[in-house]
Amino acid sequence: MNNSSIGMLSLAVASVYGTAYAQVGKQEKAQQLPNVIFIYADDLGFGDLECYGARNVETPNVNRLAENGIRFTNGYASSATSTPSRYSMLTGEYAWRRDDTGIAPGDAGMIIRPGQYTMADMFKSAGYSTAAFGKWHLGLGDETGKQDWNAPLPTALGDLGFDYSYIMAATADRVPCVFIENGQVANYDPSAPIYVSFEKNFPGEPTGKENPELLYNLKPSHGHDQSIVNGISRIGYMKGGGKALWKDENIADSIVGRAVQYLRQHRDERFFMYFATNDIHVPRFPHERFRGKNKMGLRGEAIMQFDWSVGQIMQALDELGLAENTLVILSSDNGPVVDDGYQDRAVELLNGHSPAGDLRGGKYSAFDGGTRVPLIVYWPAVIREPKVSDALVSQVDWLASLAALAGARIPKGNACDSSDYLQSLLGTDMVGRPWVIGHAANNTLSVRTKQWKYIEANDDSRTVLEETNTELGNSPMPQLYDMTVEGERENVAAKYPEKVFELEQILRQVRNSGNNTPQFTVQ
Ligand code: NG6
Ligand code: CA
Repeated sequence: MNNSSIGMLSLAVASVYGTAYAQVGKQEKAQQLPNVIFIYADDLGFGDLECYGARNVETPNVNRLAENGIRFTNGYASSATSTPSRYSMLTGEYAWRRDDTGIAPGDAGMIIRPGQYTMADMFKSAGYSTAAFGKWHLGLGDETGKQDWNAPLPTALGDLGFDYSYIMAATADRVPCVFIENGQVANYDPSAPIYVSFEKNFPGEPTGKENPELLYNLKPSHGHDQSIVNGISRIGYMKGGGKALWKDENIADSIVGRAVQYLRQHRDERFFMYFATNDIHVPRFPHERFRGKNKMGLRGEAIMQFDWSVGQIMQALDELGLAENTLVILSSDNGPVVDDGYQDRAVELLNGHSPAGDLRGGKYSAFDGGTRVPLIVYWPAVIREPKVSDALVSQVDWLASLAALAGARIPKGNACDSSDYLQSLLGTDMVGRPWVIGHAANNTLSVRTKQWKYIEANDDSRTVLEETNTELGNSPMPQLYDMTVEGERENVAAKYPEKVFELEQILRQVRNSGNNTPQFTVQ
């Protein structure tokens, strides 16, 4: 396509999705629908990218998206850990409505059940090809602990609307340490059958606890002392795998490689790609080409590797002539953590870098550091005027917002917590939600409005999670913070009891109704 025809396409698409969107006919919309890519980082904090003020690390590829798209300062993940956050994002239903959506072990059965409606189902119904790459962490197969990893799994992402998937079952710090392609171990090695247990070790297999001399790549700082794969001990026990076992230093390359291959193969179709990186979760062990390149050590190098992954995807889109009409949404599943269980010197080498920016708390926490994350929306054909947006937005709304974009109808009773905030995501509405609900690792809920943050009272006596040195935001009393003054520093609940009451009411309503359609006016 030459430049002038790209220009024409942009104009046409921009007018379709711009202010005149509502008046445009269905057929015309369908012709101009964009490809959609989620670039979903793991544990990337509000302050971890250069365009969000990060020190000590350059992120040129992400910067380019931010400079040409909408960069949000009030974008929220639904939860402060991975499994519930991803669950809410992919189903449009708050994970805390179910009690089995906490951090999943590596042998968890598939948490989103085949009958449930997902983001991938939505895109499929609108005629998209759908694919998932990278970190999954939402379980596989029918029953926890009962999977046979040596055969096709009875239930996998194909049952959730994904036409193609190349994923890690859980996290890099949990067994099984193999990629799963369309529900089967990729590169399966019949000479090394795979056994997995989160209860007991397999006779004769070394562990990090008993054989620290075998930990030639990374040693644990807390937990993570069970099976050893690639000189790194993990959570859970595993035997076998042979040539299917991943090497941590190649994980980003594998995921990116498959994703780029998918883009090439699907360049002539409309596609939805869920691209979920392993970076910057522990164990941080990026490829050799990033080693020694950042003064923050492995954590900084993992951020560089994340940025490289973004660059590879964008370069492929450019080369395939797809960049103009592809909507890219870049975000993170939860806030940052520095020492999350390995001796990677992340704490010692921060060198003044602040992973959560000026937010209090981090991953696991009820404070904003747990759930307020980077969010960048990029779509050259439609976003003609780059902006920084303070609109209050939540990942739980992506499903309904993108359904509105794709013209998909969500079947009644599904995605009940998801509302259409497409105009906020595209930067034409600068207000967003009246409130956002946050969910901490200990199930404490919070309500953030433009001005206020309310954290419900809880009986968790820990103020700090010691292993990770994270302020958790727990209190036996309700907390209220004025976000316009100094973030979550001074609890003013006693000063504004009527505001506490009002925000409690919102929480009660959302909790009880199972339907979060905004009905309150709050400031
Ligand atoms: C914790 C792990 C942590 C990380 C987290 C899940 C220990 C001591 N800590 O239990 O390392 O894996 O679970 O992270 O095991 S998440 O981003 O996938 O939610
Ligand atoms: Ca995470």
